[in-house]
Amino acid sequence: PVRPAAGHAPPSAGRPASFQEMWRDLRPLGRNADSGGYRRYAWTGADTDCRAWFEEQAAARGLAYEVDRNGNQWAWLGDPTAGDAVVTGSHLDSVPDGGAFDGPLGVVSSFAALDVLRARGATFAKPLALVNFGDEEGARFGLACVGSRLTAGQLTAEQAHRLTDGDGITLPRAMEAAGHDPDAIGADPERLSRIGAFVELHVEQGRALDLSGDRVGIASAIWPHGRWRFDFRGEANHAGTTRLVDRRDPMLSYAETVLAARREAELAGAVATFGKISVEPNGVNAIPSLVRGWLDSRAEDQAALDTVVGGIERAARAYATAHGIDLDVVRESFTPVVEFDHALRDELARILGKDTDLTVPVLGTGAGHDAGILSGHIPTAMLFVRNPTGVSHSPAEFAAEDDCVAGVHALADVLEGLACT
Ligand code: HGY
Ligand code: MN
Ligand code: MN
Ligand code: MN
Repeated sequence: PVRPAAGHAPPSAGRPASFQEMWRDLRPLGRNADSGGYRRYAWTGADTDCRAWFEEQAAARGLAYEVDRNGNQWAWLGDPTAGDAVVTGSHLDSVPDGGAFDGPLGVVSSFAALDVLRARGATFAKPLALVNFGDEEGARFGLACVGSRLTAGQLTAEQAHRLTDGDGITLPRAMEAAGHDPDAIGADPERLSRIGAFVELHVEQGRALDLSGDRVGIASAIWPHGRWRFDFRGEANHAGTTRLVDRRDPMLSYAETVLAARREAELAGAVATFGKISVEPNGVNAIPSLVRGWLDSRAEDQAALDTVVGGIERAARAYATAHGIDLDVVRESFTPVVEFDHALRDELARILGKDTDLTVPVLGTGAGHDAGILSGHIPTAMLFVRNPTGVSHSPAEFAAEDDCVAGVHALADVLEGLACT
C-alpha cells in the first residue's frame, strides 16, 4: 500500500483517529491550571492516573497488560515469551512543572503507531510490546530512570530501598502505597533477554531538527551526565545581631559555587546547573546552617565532564575554606556516555529513508532516557520529533501536531520494518 514516508506525512492525512483522543484524556492529569505545566511524580496520584490511562489504552486495543517487578507497565501484542520482541515506549512521569511532551509523546505515539500498523493490515512476525517506564525523571527520589535502571540491574533493590523523597518516604513505601509489591523489585535479565530491539520516540530537547528543517531525527548518542549534592554547613545565627565578620554563612560559598559552575562549564564547552536547593533552617531572619545544592552536569565526553565537575568542586572547597564552611560533595548518580547501537541506527535510517530522498538527521543529546540505560543490554535506538523552540522541562515545551503525526508514522514504519513480515 502507498503510505506517507517518514517526515513526509501530509498535514491532515494519515492521522490516527486515536491520536487526539489520547492527548485529550492525558491533558488534565497532574496539570497545574495556572502554569499549564505538569507535576506527575512517580507513584503519586497524578502518576497513578497516568498509569490507569496506559492500562485503559492497552485494554482498548486488546493487548495483554502486565506490570513488571519494577513497576514498569507493558502492553503486549503476540506472545511475550516468544523472544526477539520489538519494544517501544517512553515514560509518563514529569519533572516539577514539566511539559506535556517529554515522555508522553513516546507513549502516545507507541499506541498510535500500532493503530497505524493495524489500519495498514500489517502482519507481525515478532511480539510487539509498548512500555511505560516508571520514574524516568527522578523528580521525587532524586535518581532518574529508576524503572529501567532496576530492570537492567544498574540500581540494586538494596540501593532502591535507600531512595527517599522530600517527605522522607522511601521508594518502596511509595510503590506499596500505590499498590505495587516492593519486595519484587530487582534486576530482570530474563525480561531483557526476550527483547530484540527497543526504540524510544521522544520530543527533541534542543533545536537541531528545527535548524535542519526536519520533522524527525535519529539519536546517535547521549552525553555522559550525573547529579552531585553539595552540602555547605555553617552556623545558624541571628540575621540582625550577628556581625558580618562573625558569620559562618554557607549561602556565600554556595552562591560563589554557582558562579564557578557557570564559568567552568563555559570553559569546557559543557553544561552545569544548580536547579534545586534546600536551606536550613530556611528562615528570612536567620543565617543558614546548611545550604544543600544539587548540581546537574553533562558534557559531550567524559574528559570534559570530569574537568567541569572537578573544577566546580575545587572552587567550592576554596570558597568554603575561606568562609569557615564544611563542605561535603556526594555523587548521587552517574550515567556514562551512550552510543546507540550502530546496526539498529542504520536500520532505522534505511527504513525511514526508503521511498524518498529524505536524509534522516542523526543527533546527539544531553538529555537522559530509559533508552540510554537499556542500550548497555539490548540493541536500542531513539527517534526525535522536532521541537521548534527547543524548550523542555518547562510548560512551554512544544511540538506541532503535524510533526507529532510525522513521528507516529516514522515509528510505525520502524516497527513495521523491525517486527512485521
Ligand atoms: O535528562 C534528564 O534529566 C532525565 O533523565 N530525563
Ligand atoms: Mn525529561
Ligand atoms: Mn523524557
Ligand atoms: Mn528574636
